Amino acid sequence: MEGRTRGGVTFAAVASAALLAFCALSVAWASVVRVQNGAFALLGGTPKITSLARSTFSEGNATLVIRQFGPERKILLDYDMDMEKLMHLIVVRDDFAEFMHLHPAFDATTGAFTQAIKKNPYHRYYVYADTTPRGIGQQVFRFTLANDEPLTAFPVSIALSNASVAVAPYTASLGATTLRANQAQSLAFNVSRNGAPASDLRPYLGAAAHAVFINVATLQYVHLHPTVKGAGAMQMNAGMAMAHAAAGPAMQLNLPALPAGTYKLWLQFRGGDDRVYTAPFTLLLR
Ligand SMILES: [Cu+2]
Repeated sequence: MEGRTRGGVTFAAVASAALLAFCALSVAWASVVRVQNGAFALLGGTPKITSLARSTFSEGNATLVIRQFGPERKILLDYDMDMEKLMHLIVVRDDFAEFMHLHPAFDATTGAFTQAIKKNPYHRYYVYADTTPRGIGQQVFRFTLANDEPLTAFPVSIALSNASVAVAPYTASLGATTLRANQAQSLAFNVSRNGAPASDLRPYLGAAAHAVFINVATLQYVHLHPTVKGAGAMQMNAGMAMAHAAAGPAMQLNLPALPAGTYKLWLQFRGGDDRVYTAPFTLLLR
């Protein structure tokens, strides 16, 4: 089965067919391989490329190979580095209870991004491929990973989370969990440790922190980076050029206008121990 389904020729042929058809394609030769056309998922953006994923399943693991094509159906080989990586792959389980932020390996000669994903076979996973093709700008496409096991019931909790979430030894706190829909606003985000502002945070992938919002109904995606409160003033006082983004206990997310609805938010920051901490929230925009 491996030999029959892993051939690059087969994938290329299917990729061309899908592009010619200009429509969503879901083909399975065997129960374990699927090819799908990504659904554009960047809130506020417009699709300028085509993104195709081939997924292979075995024993609770999926291997995803993503290739993207430009306006003339040419495979894209040139990507701008965004936050130190060519592709950010956000993977969430269908009940939003699991979140992964991965960075697939890129083959610059074939244009293929490859990522192994450990998945629970009884759940679907939504996969967001976030890239910046050179000269095109940010593009985000969503894929669904599902193998043939029966799905478990996956109630999505839309109960608002507390404004403070413990991710030991830190506590991540938002200024609010109910926000205004359809208007830009800023949202305070603070990290504490032992009841005091955390003084040991480090930048993560070139930003003070990373925030991924997903609308649970539309599955639209937004990825933002907070600014650090007071960082500018401190740097000017010190008279230092900034080599890296600062991280700080007091941050602010500048949100674009977001449609009404329930959103899952994951805030990721790096601790003094170099580990990446992920704080999950559920927000309501109304
Ligand atoms: Cu980020």
